[in-house]
Amino acid sequence: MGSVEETKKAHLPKDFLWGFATASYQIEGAIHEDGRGDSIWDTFCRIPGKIADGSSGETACDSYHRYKEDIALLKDLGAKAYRFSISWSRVIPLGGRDDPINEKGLQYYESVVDQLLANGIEPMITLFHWDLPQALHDRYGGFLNQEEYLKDYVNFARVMFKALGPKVKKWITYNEPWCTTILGYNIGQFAPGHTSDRQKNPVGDGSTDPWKAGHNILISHGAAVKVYREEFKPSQSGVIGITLNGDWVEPWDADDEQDVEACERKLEFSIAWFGDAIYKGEYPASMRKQLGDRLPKFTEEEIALVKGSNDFYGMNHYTADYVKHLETSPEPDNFNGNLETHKTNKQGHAIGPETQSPWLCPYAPGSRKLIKWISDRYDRPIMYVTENGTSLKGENDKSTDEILEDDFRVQYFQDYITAMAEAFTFDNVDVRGYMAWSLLDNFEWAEGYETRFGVTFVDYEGGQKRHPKKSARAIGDIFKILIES
Ligand code: GBH
Repeated sequence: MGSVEETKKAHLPKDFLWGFATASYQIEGAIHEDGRGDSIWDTFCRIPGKIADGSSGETACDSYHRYKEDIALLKDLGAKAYRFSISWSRVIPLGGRDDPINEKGLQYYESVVDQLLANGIEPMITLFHWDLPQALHDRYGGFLNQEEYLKDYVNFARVMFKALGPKVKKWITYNEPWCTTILGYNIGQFAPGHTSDRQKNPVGDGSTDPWKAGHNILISHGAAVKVYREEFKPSQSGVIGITLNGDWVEPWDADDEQDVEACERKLEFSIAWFGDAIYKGEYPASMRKQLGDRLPKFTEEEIALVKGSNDFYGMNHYTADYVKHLETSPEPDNFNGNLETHKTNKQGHAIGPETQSPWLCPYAPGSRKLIKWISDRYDRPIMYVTENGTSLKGENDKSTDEILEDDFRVQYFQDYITAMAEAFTFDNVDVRGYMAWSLLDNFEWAEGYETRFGVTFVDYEGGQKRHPKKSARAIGDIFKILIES
């Protein structure tokens, strides 16, 4: 946190856009309905042992049928915006540029957009939040096949710009490519579950595949942005960017210069991998040094597509780590800059309290520092915080009444939103919006339904009823105070 004085003076601009975020596979359900095709998450969930509670997105929050209820809730909470994502395989069931478009799938998203606008809520659409059509994975290996994938992604993007662009003014090409690539092609914890670890999967090379997939995703992002800018932006006048995840870092031993350096390396391997490509047209030197030729090189043509391809920077942020350098030389599969992350430092001090998510320990000052780090590195881009939120330790084991009193989450939002306002007020950053993760408890990927991130309790067994928690209303109150009147 800033000083008491700073906290008191922190504010946000009048037109600041705030709201809530979700993602298609995590909330929609209806996976077999109205012609939707499988995504890699449908098939991944069917493999025993991949999802903590053996669940899947089959029903999720049933938002495919309950979107009107969800939007009424958004309105009730005072949200100005709603960030949601498109299930590619609902719109193009087989995914490819020569495959049929599913009108019913497209209609669903048109209805969502119309319903939002009718309620005065601005839609912010993520084209891709991890649910690649399974058919594209089977056909040519998905992200790993640059030529095919690029054309299919651009086709999908064009279909969406054409259908919804007259009404939608904020587009996000990808949510967190780090997760798709590292978790999907190195650790194997996310679909498609590729990894070098033969105990987990017979296929995958974690030392090369994530870097190839990341490169191809970046190029397809750039190509989709080019299409938007050339074919749609002139008449639709919206903005488009990518959303990157990133945790803040502090040295494990503040007196150890090598831990301090390792912190910078960690930020470069997780954030600047994509950020430098987009804002500077190159990969960070630290990555080139460690990965050598395993990190693809940009051709001139590719740089032309990728460099300068963000109208805004979408920032997903949740937590922080202590970073300890390693003395040994990097393993081929190392993806983080040859270091360890810890939740306690050398003195045994914890970076933040525990939550239900082992990776998440709230440390709000890190959020102000990270916003500034990104802003400084990329010359003050327009920024939107596109996700921020927390789980609660043991929340799922509590009674409904107890769950609704989520004071820990209220505090989290209070601290993080204030930290963002401090960055706006004192650090010369251009942050223009904030979407809390998440509107609803939902399918938390490999953690299934045991971990809840919603400001709204979803009673999965009790007819999917939505019960706003204390935090749902607290967010509006926090913004009311911070936004200049
Ligand atoms: C977001 O990612 C996602 O966009 C969203 O869909 C999700 O529901 C939300 O977080 C809550 O998890 O297990 O140690 O390998 C946040 C960034 C980065 C957080 C990867 C989890 C896994 C760390 N994520 N991280 S580990």
